[in-house]
Amino acid sequence: MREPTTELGDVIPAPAEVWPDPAADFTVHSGTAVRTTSATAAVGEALAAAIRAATGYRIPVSQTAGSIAFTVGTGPPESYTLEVGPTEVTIAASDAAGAFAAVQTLRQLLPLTGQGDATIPGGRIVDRPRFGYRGVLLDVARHFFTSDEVKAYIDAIAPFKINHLHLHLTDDQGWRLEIKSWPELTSVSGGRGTGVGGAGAGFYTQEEYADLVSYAAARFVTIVPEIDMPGHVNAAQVAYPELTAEGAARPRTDAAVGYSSLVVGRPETYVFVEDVLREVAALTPGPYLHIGGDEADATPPADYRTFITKVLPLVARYGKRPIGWYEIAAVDLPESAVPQFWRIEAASDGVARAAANGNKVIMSPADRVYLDMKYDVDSRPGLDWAGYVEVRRAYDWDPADRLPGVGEDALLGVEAALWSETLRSLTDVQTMTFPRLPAVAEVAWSARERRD
Ligand code: TNX
Repeated sequence: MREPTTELGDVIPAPAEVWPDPAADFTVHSGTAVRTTSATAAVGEALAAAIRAATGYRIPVSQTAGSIAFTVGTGPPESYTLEVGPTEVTIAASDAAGAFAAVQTLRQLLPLTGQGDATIPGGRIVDRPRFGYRGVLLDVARHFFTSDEVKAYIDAIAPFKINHLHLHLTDDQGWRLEIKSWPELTSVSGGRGTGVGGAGAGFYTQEEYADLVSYAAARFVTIVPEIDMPGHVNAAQVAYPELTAEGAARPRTDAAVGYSSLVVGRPETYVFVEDVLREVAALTPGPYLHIGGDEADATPPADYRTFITKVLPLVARYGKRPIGWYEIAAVDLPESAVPQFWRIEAASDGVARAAANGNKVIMSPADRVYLDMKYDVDSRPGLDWAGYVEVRRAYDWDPADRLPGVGEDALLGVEAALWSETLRSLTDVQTMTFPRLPAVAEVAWSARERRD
């Protein structure tokens, strides 16, 4: 028999309550089985797969018998109680998402791989998230990542209870999602020579995107698609010059920001915007659609407000809840709209006003959770405009203290961001993501008093 390789509390993000009982260790043996429920059938299979990898045993799954057993039906969303005793492990979850969260906890208490009996440390964990929205942004516009690479990323983030993947699908350097009513977006701006330095070609067909969405959903990750506008649109304008004021745009693969803008006063602009939003909404079962709105330096402020005011209701028309970078708080937001704060400044009048009006906010301060920032002076790759972001900086802050007027109740959650101007490969992505993303995951999931 192997000793437990972990203690009950050795879980990231830290669970709400941990009550170890060293007399109650559970040993997985060759006859161990998983008993699941109809609501948690797939989650039960996922747990069995993890236990198989840890032991080499068969670990059958059924809804009738098994010493590792799921129940569902009580508690706040995504919550669970995990009880490890000498003869039984029980997972009492609120819902399938809570059962999935419990499995992520259990996976961390088991060896990743191995042969023979494995021991799960005894005791009880009672766990629930602090925030319902725990996200990470992956920029697939500046450098494209294939759907297999994005799936690998989903596999890497889900164990830390990250439940939203925000895909930054469009920017000046490339357009990465097929739009059937505007096919040249990807045939012209999704292919060779796009991306920063021309080194990040590619796009998702609608079928590939739908497949990604369901792959993510099976891991309790909601895809949040972003179509960035009215700025960051050079790639769209290269494909469709009629979207420019001048009638022409040239492809650009440098990393500059703030130079492109849709033409706010022209009705055709909104035909384009509505077509895109309609198709993206139809492909996206999740509740959110991100409209960007950042760094629109080439859009006069009055035009910017006109544009955002027109576009927010279009998102609602197609059944989605709009998220936008904090700049959208320059207009009176409908209550469903979610501003996402990304700056390094200590205050934001716009976001505070939105919070006072009842809007929920996503916290993504660049000096804490921008995973594209270098760790330190020696880091490669990475940027440094928001300073270096060591693991401690990513961890040692609190989202409810970040902006005056934007407290706990105003927060939808926390999102880290991995922009890809300097990234070239999945290895780069992993280098920047780990170990900082688990730190941010704990900021987003764990109760404040559970962090140290
Ligand atoms: C700012 S954060 C941007 C992005 C860049 C990023 C680089 C935000 C909403 N806009 O366009 O990729 O900085 O760190």
